[in-house]
Amino acid sequence: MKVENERQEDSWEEAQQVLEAIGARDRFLITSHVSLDGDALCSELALTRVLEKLGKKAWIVNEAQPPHVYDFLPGLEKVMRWPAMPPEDWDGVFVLDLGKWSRMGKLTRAISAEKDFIIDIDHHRSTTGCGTISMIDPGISSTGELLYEFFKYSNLPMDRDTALLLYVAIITDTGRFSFDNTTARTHRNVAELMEYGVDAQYISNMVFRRQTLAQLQLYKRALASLSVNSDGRIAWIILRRKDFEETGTTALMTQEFVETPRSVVGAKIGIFFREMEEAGKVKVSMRSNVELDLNRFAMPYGGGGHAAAAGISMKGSVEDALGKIIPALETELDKL
Ligand SMILES: [Mn+2]
Repeated sequence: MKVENERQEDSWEEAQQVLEAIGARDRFLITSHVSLDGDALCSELALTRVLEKLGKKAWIVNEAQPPHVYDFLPGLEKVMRWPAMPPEDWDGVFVLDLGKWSRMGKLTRAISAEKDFIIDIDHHRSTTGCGTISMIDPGISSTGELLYEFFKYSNLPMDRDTALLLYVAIITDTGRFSFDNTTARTHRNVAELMEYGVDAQYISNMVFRRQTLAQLQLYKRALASLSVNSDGRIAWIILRRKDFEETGTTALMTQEFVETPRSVVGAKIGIFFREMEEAGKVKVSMRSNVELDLNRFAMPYGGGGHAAAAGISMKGSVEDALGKIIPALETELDKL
C-alpha cells in the first residue's frame, strides 16, 4: 500500500512545543496575511475557538476586511481590523498561513519578531519559519488541515463549529479538492471533520454560490469584452475605470475573472487587462495552459509571478498594453 505524506511520528515535536507554549501563556493575538483568504480567516477563527475552550483569551486582528462570502462563519464578529487592537496586552502571537513576515502588512508595526513570543503555523513551501517556535508542513493542503492534525494529536477540544471552520479552510485552499495539494490524507482528514456534522452543501452554497449584484454586473461587462486573437490561442477580457465606478465595485471583486478567458477552448493563454486606480497604468494578469513560462515572459516588463500565473503593471493605455503583449505572446507561442 502506498504510504504518502501521512503523519508518521509517534512524537510530533513541533506540536508539543506549540502545546507547551499555549499552556504557559494566557492572552494571544492572532493574525495572518493581507488579502485574507478562506484558509487564513478560518484558521484564525478555529484556533480562537479552541483557545477559548481552554480558558485562554484570544483576539484576531487583520489588516484586511474579510471577503463577503465569509459573512456566515461562526465567530466572525470577533475579527478586528487594523488599526483596532486588543483591549489588553498579549503574551503570545500566532501568525497563521503567513508565507513570509512582510505579508502581515501593517500589523508588522504592532508585532515585533524580537520582543513578542511568536508561534508560526504554516504550510507554504516558501516559508522559512518566522516564529519563536514554528510548526510548518509544506506537504499538507492548508493551514486549516495542519491545525486539525494538531488539535487531534493534542486531544484539544473540537466541536461542530470548529470542524466547519477547518472544512472551509481546506475546501478553499484546495480549490474544492481540485488543486495538486489535494491528497488522500486531505480526504481522510475531511471525512473526520464531516463526522462532527459539517453540512457540505450549505457551505458550498455560502462560499461558492453567492455573488453580489454589483459584482455580477461587473462580470457582465468583463464577459462583454471577451476577445480572442486571429487564431484563438490568446483570449482576454478588459475592465476600465468607468466599469468599476458605474457598478460601484473594486478590483478586490475580480480575483477569479482571469479564469474566464483562460477557460476558452483552444486558448493557450488567458489575460485580464484592467485600468488601475492610478491613472495611466494598466494591470495585466495572465494565465497559461501550456509550457510557456509567464514569470520569465513578465520579467522584462518589470512583472513576475509563477510559470502558469503572472502579472505586469504597465504604463500607458489598455490599447498600448494590448499592442505590446498580444504580439509578444504570439511570438513566444510560435516557439513552443
Ligand atoms: Mn493557505
